[in-house]
Amino acid sequence: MSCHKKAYITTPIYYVNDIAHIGHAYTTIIADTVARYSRMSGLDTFFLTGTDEHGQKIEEAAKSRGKSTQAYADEISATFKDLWDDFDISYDKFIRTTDADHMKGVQKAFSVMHNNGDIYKDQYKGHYCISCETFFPETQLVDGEFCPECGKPTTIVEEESYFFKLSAYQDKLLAWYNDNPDCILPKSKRNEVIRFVEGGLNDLSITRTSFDWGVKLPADLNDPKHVMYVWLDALMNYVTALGYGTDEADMDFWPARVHLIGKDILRFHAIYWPAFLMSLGLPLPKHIAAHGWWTRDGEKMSKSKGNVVNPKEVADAYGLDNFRYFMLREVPFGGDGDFSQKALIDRINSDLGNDLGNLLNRLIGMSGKYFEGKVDSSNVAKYYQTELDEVHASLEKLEPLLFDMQLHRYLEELWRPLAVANKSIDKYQPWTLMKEGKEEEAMALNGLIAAILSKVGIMLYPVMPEVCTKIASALNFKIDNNSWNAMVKGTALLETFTLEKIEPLFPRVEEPLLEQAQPKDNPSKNSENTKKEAKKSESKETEGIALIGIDQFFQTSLKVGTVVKAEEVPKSKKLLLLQVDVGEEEPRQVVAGIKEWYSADDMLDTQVCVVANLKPAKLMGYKSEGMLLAAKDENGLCMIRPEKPKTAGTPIG
Ligand code: ME8
Repeated sequence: MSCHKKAYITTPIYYVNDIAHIGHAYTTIIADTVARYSRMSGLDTFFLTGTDEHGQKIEEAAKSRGKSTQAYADEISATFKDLWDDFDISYDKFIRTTDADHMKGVQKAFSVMHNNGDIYKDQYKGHYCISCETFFPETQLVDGEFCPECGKPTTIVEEESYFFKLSAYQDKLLAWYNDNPDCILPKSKRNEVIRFVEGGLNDLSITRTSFDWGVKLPADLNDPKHVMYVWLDALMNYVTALGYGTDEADMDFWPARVHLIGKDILRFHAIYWPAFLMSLGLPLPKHIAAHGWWTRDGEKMSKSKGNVVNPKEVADAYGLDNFRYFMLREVPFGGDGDFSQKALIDRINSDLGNDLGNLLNRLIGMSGKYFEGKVDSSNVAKYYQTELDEVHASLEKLEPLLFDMQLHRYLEELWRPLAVANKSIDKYQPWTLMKEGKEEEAMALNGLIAAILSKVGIMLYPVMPEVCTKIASALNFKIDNNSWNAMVKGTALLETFTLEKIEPLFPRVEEPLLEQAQPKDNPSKNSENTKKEAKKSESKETEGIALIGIDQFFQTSLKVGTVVKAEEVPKSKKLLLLQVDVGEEEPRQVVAGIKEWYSADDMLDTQVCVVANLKPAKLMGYKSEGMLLAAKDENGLCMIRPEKPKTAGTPIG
């Protein structure tokens, strides 16, 4: 047994009735992020995922495809495993509920619960939803027939069944929720569960006789017509994966640090599972963390609508790490999220390209131009202690956010050091420092930027492993427990090194890379809608507004710029000569015809909106490498500016 602290992290095991979609990828990617962080921080980590293969739903799915249930389960289970392998998900075990060891463990659990008096046999009559694999009391049905969760018709089940005495655990469960305020995350979900349990718990039917595809009861019960209820079978995977009931070698990983799940299966995890564990005499998990639901372009995803997001297609088109970042950054954990290519492109171009990628490019450019690539951190503290303190204060806040599953806030906080770096370049202007002969200060500024990139790289690694490995190799260090200890827990900076040029990490995405979902259902209605849309755009054009597609809009690169130098163009009444920082190695020179309304002083240190991909032009002998947005009416001209300060180079769109 290792003396390291343990962390056991799980995903739900996914049903093999369909292939993986973005929702499955989301849960798995969160779990992978937490597992990678755990390992990096020195915890002895075990990360479990797998597939849920028993039950009536799977039996029927196989039948409808004319396949044997086992062959069908093998096939779909392999598609999940292949996808996670393709996504480099760092699981330690991939469990299948058709594994012999798992089935043995489930039978052992059934015996333990039976022997301690928690299981009894009776007659069951009730309504069952095959799609949700759940029994519902008549009072909960919609119109006396339909499932309250998915809306599909339920079937009446009338058969002999074994029951688990769930009702006996009501008080113990309530005591557990009360004594462990963060057993269910986010905390708001805990209240929902408490209200449900306070409403009273019925005993749970845990065997079925009307079909075959499941784990049989322990042989000594001599009751071969029963198979176990799929949720009892499935939930047990969390301990059978560690060897419960067979070789118990890994059971010292129990209890789980966190079970990651979607909100749809919270009740099973927060009520049934702890009750089963109490009955088995096993400790309860530390956290059950339920995330929200993904939609696409504002609509529920479904096969019939043809709008299901395929995670592999998205990752192939936009990059796996970018997709991981987007999912974790875009939605507060527990809230619902909407997938749209526009939102993904915005995150890539802005947060990743501009704030992070460009920072590394600027560092490569500056160190190459002034110091032949050398970066020396010796004097960082001498000149930039305030900035370092700010960075370390942000880093300290991160770990609790991650273990609280507040991943969007984790990433938000992790972007603060990047803002410090970007602001420092604007503020101290290395090109000016060099002109003034302050080489030591300029080198220290490069050291500061490199330090920030290395520290952010370490903490971003669990979310974007591939990108951060590249950042670390450019900065000549390795991301592991040692560097985490030294540079994140501690305040160490990088050793002196020579920075090599690397390919840009986040090439700008100019237009959507995937085809838009084409709604499949109700074709007549759709073609009508399309006609209506066409009519609408025709009428707008006749009003004199030429409509352009989003692709055309994206062809214009608009950026926030900071005016770092402003002077008059000699002998010109109209022109100012500006140096505008748009997040590149060096400021751009822009000649702007605004002198009638703005003096050079008015413009200095202000922010502007720059058209950044215009062909350079010459005005009064000065090269102009951009155009500023302004609005002019009969009262004169005013600049268009961001409402709040934004990092130089932030794309507008
Ligand atoms: O429920 N948005 O398996 P399952 C976000 N076998 N997450 C989604 C999602 C969406 N639109 N759709 C699915 C089962 N998920 C059981 C679990 S565990 C002992 C047994 C994710 O294949 C989410 O995590 O229906 C949800 O909980 C899980 O997929 C359900 O997967």
